[in-house]
Amino acid sequence: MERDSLIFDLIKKENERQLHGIELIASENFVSDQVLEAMGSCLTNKYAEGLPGKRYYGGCQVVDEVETLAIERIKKLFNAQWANVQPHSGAQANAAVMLAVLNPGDKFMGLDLSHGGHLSHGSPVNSSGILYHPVAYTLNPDTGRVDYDNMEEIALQEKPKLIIAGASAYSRDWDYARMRAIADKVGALLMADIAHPAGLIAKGLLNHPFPHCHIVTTTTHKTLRGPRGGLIMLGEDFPNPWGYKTPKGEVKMMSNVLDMAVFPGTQGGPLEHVIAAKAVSFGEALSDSYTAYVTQVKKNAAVMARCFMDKGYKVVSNGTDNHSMLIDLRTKVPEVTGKMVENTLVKADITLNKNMVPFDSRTPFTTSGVRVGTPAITTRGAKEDLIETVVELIDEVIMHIEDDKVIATVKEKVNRLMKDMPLFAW
Ligand code: DSN
Repeated sequence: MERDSLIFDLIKKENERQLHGIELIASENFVSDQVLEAMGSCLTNKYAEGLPGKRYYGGCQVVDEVETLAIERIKKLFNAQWANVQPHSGAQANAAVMLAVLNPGDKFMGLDLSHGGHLSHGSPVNSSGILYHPVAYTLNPDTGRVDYDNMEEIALQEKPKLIIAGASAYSRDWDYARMRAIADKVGALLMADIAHPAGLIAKGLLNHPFPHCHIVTTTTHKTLRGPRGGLIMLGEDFPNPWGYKTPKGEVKMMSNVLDMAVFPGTQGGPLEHVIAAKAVSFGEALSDSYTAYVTQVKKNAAVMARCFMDKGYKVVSNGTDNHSMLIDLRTKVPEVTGKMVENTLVKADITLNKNMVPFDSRTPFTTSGVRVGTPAITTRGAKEDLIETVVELIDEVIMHIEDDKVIATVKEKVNRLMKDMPLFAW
């Protein structure tokens, strides 16, 4: 068959973009060669609906071993009792948990989307907000941190069946013990969506959701540095053969209920090539070099937050505990929007995303803030000194947002800086 040069030329173009630019999108990263290789393997050809040892198709003996390895490695990484590695994304993992533990119309609680929450935690345009009844907790306007008193008050009033810890744009650690106490008071299950900080949690750089959370979901492609995907884990609250009373009133094992919610509940055949790549990345995450990597991610983020604040920018909550931060542009440059910053920085080969900031006066399409993170740039090998330069370059562009000459000069500097930095650290 003739090579599809149209597509492969575009892939080459994207490769060049990734090589030459500074990547600061907090949810992105660069996978290793072996993760990429596993994803591009013949495992993509295999149908394997079901679970290892219990499939609906023949010929699954090899993918069974692959999937079992992925499960064993992720359990070790997070000290989990059980895991399902089939969710195609974090949103799919969250949808499966909700299908498993809620009835349509049931109340659950998550962080308000405009305060850093995630679409799949109750947005009205996501199935979580369409099928169930979300109630939101918020950040304290003075501290920019989760207001646990407010959370408790709302939980006591609303009696949600599920409470979700976790966010898409929140730079502080979570008090899972306090949240479990709140959940216990109202008889709710507690789930942590650790999609963003998973890698830092795995290596003890942030509070661990286990043993406090009943259920944990995550993506695999952010700080974890694996292929795009999701997964679900259980801690020690539901060890087999402990029963769980499902929303329909049947007593079943929680692990079975969650497995069924993934397939056939919300997905069809698992992506075994992606599961193989997940297994590879979990193996990498168990290594000492990954510990050094996430330690540097956290150090770089702390330096980045300090540099932005030194330049007069407002960093929400005045710093970060993890790999990311939200810059509220209104303090230093009230006339500049997140959209303008995102679009202009792209011209200088610096990528980040516009983001609502808590109590934002602008819309999600314009925003008064941007979100930045250090996972990807750290994979390229960035240390603290480069982070200081990156903030200088961003500030240069923001302060000359309509000056094409300045933007072109910054772009040259960016390309020069990235020229000698490898794309993969392995
Ligand atoms: N992709 C996630 C993030 O950027 O945080 C949102 O789905």
